[in-house]
Amino acid sequence: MPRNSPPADPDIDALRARATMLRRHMLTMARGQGAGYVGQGLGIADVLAALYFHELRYDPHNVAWTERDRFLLSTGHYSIALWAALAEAGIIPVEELVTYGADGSRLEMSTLDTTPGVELIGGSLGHGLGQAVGQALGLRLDRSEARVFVELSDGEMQEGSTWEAAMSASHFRLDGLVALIDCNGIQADGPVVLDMEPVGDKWRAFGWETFEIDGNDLEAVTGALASARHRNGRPKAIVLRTLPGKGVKRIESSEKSHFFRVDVAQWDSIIADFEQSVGAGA
Ligand SMILES: Cc1ncc(C[n+]2csc(CCOP(=O)(O)OP(=O)(O)O)c2C)c(N)n1
Repeated sequence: MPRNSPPADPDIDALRARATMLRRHMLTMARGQGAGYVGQGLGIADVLAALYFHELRYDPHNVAWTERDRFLLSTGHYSIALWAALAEAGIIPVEELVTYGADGSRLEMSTLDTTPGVELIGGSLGHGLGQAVGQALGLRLDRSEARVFVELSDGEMQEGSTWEAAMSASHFRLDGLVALIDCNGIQADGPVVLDMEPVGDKWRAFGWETFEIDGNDLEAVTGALASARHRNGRPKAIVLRTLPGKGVKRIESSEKSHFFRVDVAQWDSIIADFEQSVGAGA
């Protein structure tokens, strides 16, 4: 059965437990491959928990349900987080997660739309928002109430294609379009190259109704998602300040959290630390 419209009051404790499961899955996947884009994934886990277990309407048994809300992961290299969410949502088997990044696996380090639940081929950054605009226009032509959610990164705001799409979304009054902008402050080898601040003012200037929140605060995330439901003629931008590696101290403090590689013994100790902090209610 498809999930219906979200309930008025999110169950924050249940969402927190889901976010912990997503992080646990991601650490297991990264351990299996020895490495992965795990910093970003841990950072965005709370947002994916709020989307897949509260906000989005979809049918895990029919991923092609035409009235489903679309979630587009523009940063294909964040796939580790999407695989964890799709497994928790019952769209792909949890047992398959250990194949992350392996030859022949459907769970590539960057997304392919041949995997169930994936709406966009990732890899070439800067195209997600444009594709989301196209999908939102298509849904309008079909007279569908389904909404389009698109995640994009602070790095992608440095690409002109993002702003062309942003302009067209407000021109076409795409009020069922929600951009989730992951401002985690990193870009490959270090901090973001170009200063994008003030990020919120830029989206406002392009005609978007804009919210700026702590992307690791589930009450703030669900609150912004609820505010973004209004069909008021304006696309919605939720600027998320997230912490790369969130929940795992060694990755939070690493300068190399963009692509994190350590040996198996270190993964084991990272996972043990994570479980200890979860047990302590951190
Ligand atoms: C068009 C394009 N240019 C360059 C790359 C190579 N690349 C992969 S990840 C990455 C860093 C992007 O930074 P950001 O999107 O902010 O992601 P984060 O560092 O948070 O993972 C780059 C440059 C790419 N995938 N696509």
